Amino acid sequence: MPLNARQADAIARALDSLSIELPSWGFANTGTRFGKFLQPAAATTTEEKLSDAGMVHRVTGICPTVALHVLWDLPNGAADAPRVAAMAARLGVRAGAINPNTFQDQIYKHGSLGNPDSAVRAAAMQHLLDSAAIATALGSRDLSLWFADGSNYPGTANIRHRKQWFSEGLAQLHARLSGNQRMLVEYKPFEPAFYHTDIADWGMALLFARAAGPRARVLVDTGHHYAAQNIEQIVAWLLSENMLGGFHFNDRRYADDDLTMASIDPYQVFRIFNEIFQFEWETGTRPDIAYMIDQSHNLKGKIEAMIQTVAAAQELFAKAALVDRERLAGHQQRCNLVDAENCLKDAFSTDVRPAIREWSRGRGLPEDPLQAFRESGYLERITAERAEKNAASASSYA
Ligand SMILES: [Mn+2]
Repeated sequence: MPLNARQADAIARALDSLSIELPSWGFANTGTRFGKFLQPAAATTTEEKLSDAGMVHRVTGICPTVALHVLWDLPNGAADAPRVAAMAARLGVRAGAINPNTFQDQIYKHGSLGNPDSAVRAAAMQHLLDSAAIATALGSRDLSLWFADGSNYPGTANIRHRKQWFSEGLAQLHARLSGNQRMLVEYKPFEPAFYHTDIADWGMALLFARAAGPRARVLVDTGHHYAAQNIEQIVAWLLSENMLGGFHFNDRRYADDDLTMASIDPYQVFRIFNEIFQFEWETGTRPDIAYMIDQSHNLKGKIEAMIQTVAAAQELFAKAALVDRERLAGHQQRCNLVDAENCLKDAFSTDVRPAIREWSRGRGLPEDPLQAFRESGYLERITAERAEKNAASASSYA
């Protein structure tokens, strides 16, 4: 059934409002705990990552920013900022969220802000402050904070002391934010620590963000939950507390699998977007949410996987925009359970792809971004340019 004018309009307005940030690390070779499978076209430098992101933005039109990892993309700190900013501009994108790295250096073996050694906590703090300076230099608004801190065995860490150190560190970082900068506190229940993590869930992230200051928010990585957790309820709660800062989108079947967004459970993503549109409809305010991708395409072609992800996000966002809010509110009020649920299912089952193609056409974008990419010759060019370097890089941890 073709969409009516109201539906087509709702979809166009929704799509106009959607931007998705790509992760620079999503274009590089990645692997599992057991090894890396190298791809000949994988990006090996920051410039190549920005170039690949620029390609995704060219064919989708909604990915103008790239999240950067400080250690991997700006190894010399703020000194690298002008070079990276110029490179990004040349390649058609801008720097997005800045991701500090307090997990790779050997000193962080037992934690960063939660480390019992005050010298290590100070080093982590310095890196976070440097990251804030990088964000300022690049004109990036958000600092995305994920900490690998935790412990592997009962009794080995003082959980309350570590909580206190985190609280102090995050407040200190907040004090150094400038202009409209925000800090987004990400949580994760396990991995790499397997007994406790210092910011294990949204409640802990919320308390830390509240304690840090008014420009701290919670970052929801969809893969960072226990199986079967109701993520849309967490989203609804964070919205009602005005504490939802952004998402790291990916999908999972078992743990933090970093699979392509909506590849396993598209209805989950729809339900998350539904809560956001519901909030907007009820309050008349659009929540300020950074939509970011955090995925690891170990086997799929990286640029194709990213384009596929953007298409999935647009589809589910458009479907969620179609939910008949008046009708849903009426059914909820009268406890018409089947009818209320069907409001969601009707929208979810609607084929919005023709409307998305129409929207793309109207904005001078390719109707089929994946095909446009495949026809561009870009993949052939970068494969030829990068194959040798990729073949020479290490794929074994032994
Ligand atoms: Mn993440």
